[in-house]
This record gives sequence, C-alpha cells and structure tokens, in this order.
Amino acid sequence: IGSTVLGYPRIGPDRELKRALESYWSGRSSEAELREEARRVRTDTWRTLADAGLDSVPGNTFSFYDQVLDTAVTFGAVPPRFSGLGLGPLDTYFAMARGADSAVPLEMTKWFDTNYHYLVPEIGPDTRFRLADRTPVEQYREALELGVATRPVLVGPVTFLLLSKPAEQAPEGFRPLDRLEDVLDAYAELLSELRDAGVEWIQLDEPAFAADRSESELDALRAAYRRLGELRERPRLMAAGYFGDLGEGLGVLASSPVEALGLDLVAGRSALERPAALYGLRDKTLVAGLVDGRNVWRTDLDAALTTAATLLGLAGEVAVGTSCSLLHVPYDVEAESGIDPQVKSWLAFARQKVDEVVTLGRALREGRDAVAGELAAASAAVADRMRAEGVRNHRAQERVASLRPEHARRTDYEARRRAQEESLRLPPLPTTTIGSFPQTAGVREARAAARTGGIDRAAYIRRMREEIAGVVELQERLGLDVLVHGEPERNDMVQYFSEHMEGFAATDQGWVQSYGSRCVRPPILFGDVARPEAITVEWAEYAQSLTDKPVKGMLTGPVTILAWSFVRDDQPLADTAAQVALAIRDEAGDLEAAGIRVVQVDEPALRELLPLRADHRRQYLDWAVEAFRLATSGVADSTQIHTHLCYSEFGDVIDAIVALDADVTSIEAARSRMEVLDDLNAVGFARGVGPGVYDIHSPRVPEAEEVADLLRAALKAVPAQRLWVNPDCGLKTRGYAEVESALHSMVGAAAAVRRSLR
Ligand code: THG
Ligand code: ZN
Repeated sequence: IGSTVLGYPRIGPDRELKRALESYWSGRSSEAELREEARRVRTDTWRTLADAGLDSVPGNTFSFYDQVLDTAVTFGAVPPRFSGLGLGPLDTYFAMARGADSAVPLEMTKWFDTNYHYLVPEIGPDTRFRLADRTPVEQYREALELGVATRPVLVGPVTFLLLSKPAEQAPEGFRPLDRLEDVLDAYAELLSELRDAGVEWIQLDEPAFAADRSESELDALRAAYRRLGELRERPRLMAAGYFGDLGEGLGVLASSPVEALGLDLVAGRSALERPAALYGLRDKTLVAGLVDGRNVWRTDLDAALTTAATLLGLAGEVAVGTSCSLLHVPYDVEAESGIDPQVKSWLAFARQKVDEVVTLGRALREGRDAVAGELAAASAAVADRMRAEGVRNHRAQERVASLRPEHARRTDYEARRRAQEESLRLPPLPTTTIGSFPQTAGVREARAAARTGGIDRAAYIRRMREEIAGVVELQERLGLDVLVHGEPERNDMVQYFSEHMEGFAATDQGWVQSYGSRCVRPPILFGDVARPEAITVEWAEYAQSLTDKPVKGMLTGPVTILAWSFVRDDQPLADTAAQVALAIRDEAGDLEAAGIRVVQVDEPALRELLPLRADHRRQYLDWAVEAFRLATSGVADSTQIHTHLCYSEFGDVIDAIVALDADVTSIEAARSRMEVLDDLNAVGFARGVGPGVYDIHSPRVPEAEEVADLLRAALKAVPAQRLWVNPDCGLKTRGYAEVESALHSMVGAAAAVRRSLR
C-alpha cells in the first residue's frame, strides 16, 4: 500500500457537485447533466491523487449525498416507502435523503464526533439484503479507464449495522446487528465481483469501534472478518478504524485474516502505548494514520517518521496514511489568497496532506535523506507556528492563568430570579424566539456589498437598522414578550464571531461538507483569542432603543465556537475554550452596560464534542460547562442568561445542562413531544425552560390549538412560573409569511393557556 489517504472530499474544489445537485433537484438540469458533473469530480480526484504519487489511490469515495446511504442502497436496504414510489434509482436514492411526497426521509445524524451528518439506514427482519447496486464496481472500472487502479472504500459491515436503526415494523428487541450473516452474504457477493473486475485491495471502514462496544459487538466484528477473510474469491482486505483508539477492536482486527489494518495514530495515538495489541500485525500491513485528516495543520513530518520507525518491527509492512478520510478538511490551501501568508504557511488542506503522505512513504522506502528538504521545511513551519507573534497574546494568557473558581459562579438562583422578575416584569409563559429572523435576499445582498466594497459602512448600517426596525415592529405587533434584533448582520454565527475576534483566520474556499449539498467554512483558530472591541452591542442597543420590551442580546458559546472551527493542537482545548469564554464574557458585560437585560449564549454544539468513549466524557463536560459559566457569570443578578441547545438528543449531557446554571434554557423538543422535560425533571432541573413548541425545520405552520396542547402537556412537567414559549430553533432559513403565521399561533396559544391558568 505504501502511501495512501483513507478518503477525499467530493463536493468539488469549487463546490461543483453542490451546484449540480441543487440544480437537478430544482428541475433546472437533467440527470445526465448531474451525472456528467459527478464524473468530472471523480476524474479530477483520481487524476490528482495518482499524479501526486500516492501508491494506493482510494476509490468509491464519491457520493451523491452520503456514504452510509450509498451502502444501504448498494446492499438493498431501501425501505418500502421509497421503493414503492415508482421512481428511478437516482430519484429513489434522493427520496431517501430528502423525502418525497408522503415519504419522510431517513433520519440524519452526526457521523461520530465530526461535523458531518449521515443518513440512518432502517433495517428490519425482512430487509432483503443483496447486491442491489454495482456502483463500486462501475467506479473501479471508470478509474481504471483513466489508468488508475483504485482501492474501493466501503463502510464496513459491522459499522454499517451499528449505525442503522430498527425499521418501524421491527419487533421489540430486534437489533440491526442480528442481520449480520445476511449482510455478509451481500458483501461477499460484492467482493467477488470486485475481484473479477481486477480489484487488488479494498478498504472496509469500521470507525464504530473507536467508541465503547459490548462483548457481543466485538464478537460480531470477529465473526465478520473471519467470514470475509475466508472467502476464496476476494480482493485483499484493509480494515480501517478511525476517530480514536480501537481499544479491544484493535486486537480483534489484528488477529483476523485481513491483510492490512489502517489505524488512526492521531486521535488514537494511545494505541502506540499498547504494543502488545499490535502483535497480530506481524504478517500484515499496518497503514499508519500519521497525517491528521480532521485538522488543517501541517504535519511535523520528522516526528511522524520517528513514530513510523517504532512500528517497523511490529508489522509485516508499514505503510503511511491519513488518520481518517480527508472528507473533513477543505480541498486546497493554495486556493486561499486572503489568509495571512505566515498563517497560511502552517496549513495543510486535503491536497497538501496527500503530498505529506507521499513524502512520508518515500522516507520509509528510501530513507530520511531522500526527502531531507521536505522534512526540514515541515519542521520549520511547525516551529514557526509554535513561536509566532500572532499566536501568543500575553494578556489573553494571563487572564486565563489568573482565573479563580468564583469567576465561573453566579449567586444563588433564587436571588437572581427575584432580581430578574423585578427588572423584566414578564407574564407567566413568556414568549420569545431563538434569535434569528428570515434572511431575505436583500439582507444577503447588503452583506455581500459591504464585504466587497459595493456600499460603504454608513449605508450598510442604515440597511441593517432598517431590517432590525422591521423585525422589532413585527414582534411588537405579534405581541412577543422578549424581543430579538433578528441577526441580519450574521451569516453563520460561528463565522461571524470568529471574524470579530483575534486569533482566528477565515478562508475563502475552505468548504467542508456538512450533509448532502450543504457545506460550512470553519474558521481556523490559530492563536490566543481576544476581543478587540464590542461585537454585537451596536445592533442590540439599536433594537432596544425602539421598544420598551426587553431585547435579548445574542451570543454564541465557547464550546460551539470550538466545535465548528478548526482548533489549535498546541495547547489543551480547555485552555482555548477559556480564552473564547473570556471574550464572550466581555461581550455579555458590554451588552449589559448598554442596557440589555437578557443575554442568550447559544451552545447548540454542546453534545457534539462529547468524546466517543465514556471514560473521557467527565473531563470534557467539566471544561465545557466551566467555559459556559465563565462566559455567563460576569453579569449582575438582574441580567437574565438564556441558552439554546439543538441538533441532538440530550440524554448523554443532561447533567451538564443543569450544571450550565443558565436562568432559561430553550431546547429543541417539537419533534420529540416534550419528552426532554421529563428527562430534565429527573435530574432536578429547576430553572426556566423553553421546550420548542413547533419544528422550524418544516415549512408547516402550526395551529394555535396544536401549540396550546403542547403547552398544556408541558405544564404537567414544568410549573407555569418556569415555562417559556418559543419555536425550537432560529428562523433564518424560513420565509416571513410562514414565520409570521407560526409566531401568531404561538403567541395566541400562550395567551389562551395563560388565561386558563387564572
Ligand atoms: N454552523 C456551523 N456548523 C454547523 C451548523 C451551523 N454544524 C452543524 C449544523 N449547523 C449543520 N447544519 C448546516 C445547515 C445548513 C448549512 C450548513 C450546515 C448551509 N450551508 C450553506 C450551503 O452549503 O449552501 C452555506 C451558506 C454560506 O455560508 O454561504 O446551508 O449552523 N458552522
Ligand atoms: Zn437551534
């Protein structure tokens, strides 16, 4: 295998696939045009990887939407509500991803601890597994025609089933893993066809074993690879486990009949401390994942090579790879012209990481001297980053060093509650929104014009104020109790705050796929964080000047800012979180000083960074909670702190939610029917809570009566004094017409339920 990467981005260097998909979905282009663009993206990837000199080029890394969905379709796991639609294969596939008519799409959820989201296959006792689609074989042939013999990559059978959920009709107690034998039959069929097509190696990804797994799940892994290994007609097998140390799964795979094992030696570096676990590798190839597939820093090639050298005696062959697929980093740092050249010299995106792997592969084969220049340049870049001026801000460091526990403690909740009641004078069941209002084309154009110099600062401010005034007027008219300014000045909240703080760099082209055609451009947090001046105060203050109702200031919490950025790897994340928290704390203080009486600090990503292994969770939650409290404990008792959580199930972090000590927590609940309230009660939560009363992800406008029913249900779990009324997330992706109707229903429902309280 020599040198390889476990996967590559597929949205296109200029997001060509995104545009082609959205054009096809809207009916503006044909399936043939979409397929043509897809082929260009694949061709470009194969040529790039082969020309760069990789010894083994991954194949089947392209996807029209998601690789887990691909796996389900390949092996025939298409639920009847989609296969019955009578659509062609591609439209059936998109119906599974996006829904169609009455067929609700597959559920989407986070891919391990990354910011990528996959579709959850639905498996039942009668799912008919078979080789239903031959895309992996076709794409192997397609690459071969270009002269590139690829190594097809597939989600491994055990991870595939562990990521699936039981179909609706499945009997109680059924687990998708119960179908392992049948899935393996289908994999065996594919392996045999791949072998016939000439495939030498395939890669089966089993990242599920970087998380805690039961004995029976480990047994399934053992059984699966014994079975696949024993097949007579098959390519050579490389199993890849990433996003952490495989733990006991490592021993299972090392002693299985696979010919190669890919290990994440960045997130799973601890495996190196258990050399006994690697003994079974003596007759195998170890693909050492030494180049970080999750972050954007240049690799310290010299150190990586030293690590590789320690493995030489353990494995039959040592090859070099990335820690995981490069799907999670942008394409090419050379496409960036706006990043400070010094910062840029520290970075490696997917294209640069390929070169790093090639260099390491050469060094292993030909010796360090053969690549002395590359090694020296990498060492110099790493050393430069470690001592650079822009990275070190002594004031920011001293502030963190001088923190005392009392900086993260507010006074007793009862005292706060009384002071806030006095200051805010809210009715029971107060109504509010999560923060953002619809982002109209006009607002986007104004932001773009301000960025490119099309309008000057004064004109931009006028335009934003106009928008804010409209949003305040609308909320007054609807009768909401706690207003917001609507956030017209922000695109993505994390991007917005990072652009206004020191220590972050922004990219122009650094898109990373989040799900389907949707991408984000994570900021790069490279240095100590500081807030040179107030960020949001002018907008909140202006909104407050237009109304007597309290206006809520809107901030993003430290954990979410880290979760949605590329973070530095040269200091503990807890220290970086504390620096960001102090900047947010200063902002909260400035909002308060400007007369803002309610400040919301959103932490939608609190659940996202939760470590895959239970052992590591306490430590994470400790610093995550501490950072939030640090950000929110600098204000007076009378200032009400809100937080907002969404995007996930909160069972695993429910104690942490209590520990945040926010006065009011709004939480996504419309789809889970208020169950979260019972969970919160069970752990003694006794603060204000706003379970979302309607789903903003759907264009459907709720009736007042429906919302009132939900509120009455909520009142069974929460007393009226603590219950807030709000949608379940921000409104920026919706249109004004539906937002106005939906909020009208919501406010009407609150009023009706309030009347019945008396
Ligand atoms: N911001 C950031 N990360 C996130 C979210 C976010 N990660 C988790 C979750 N939310 C992911 N959800 C989305 C939702 C929508 C989009 C991306 C991720 C999206 N992106 C635009 C697109 O691809 O067209 C890009 C818009 C732009 O910035 O120009 O719609 O909210 N950081
Ligand atoms: Zn939300």
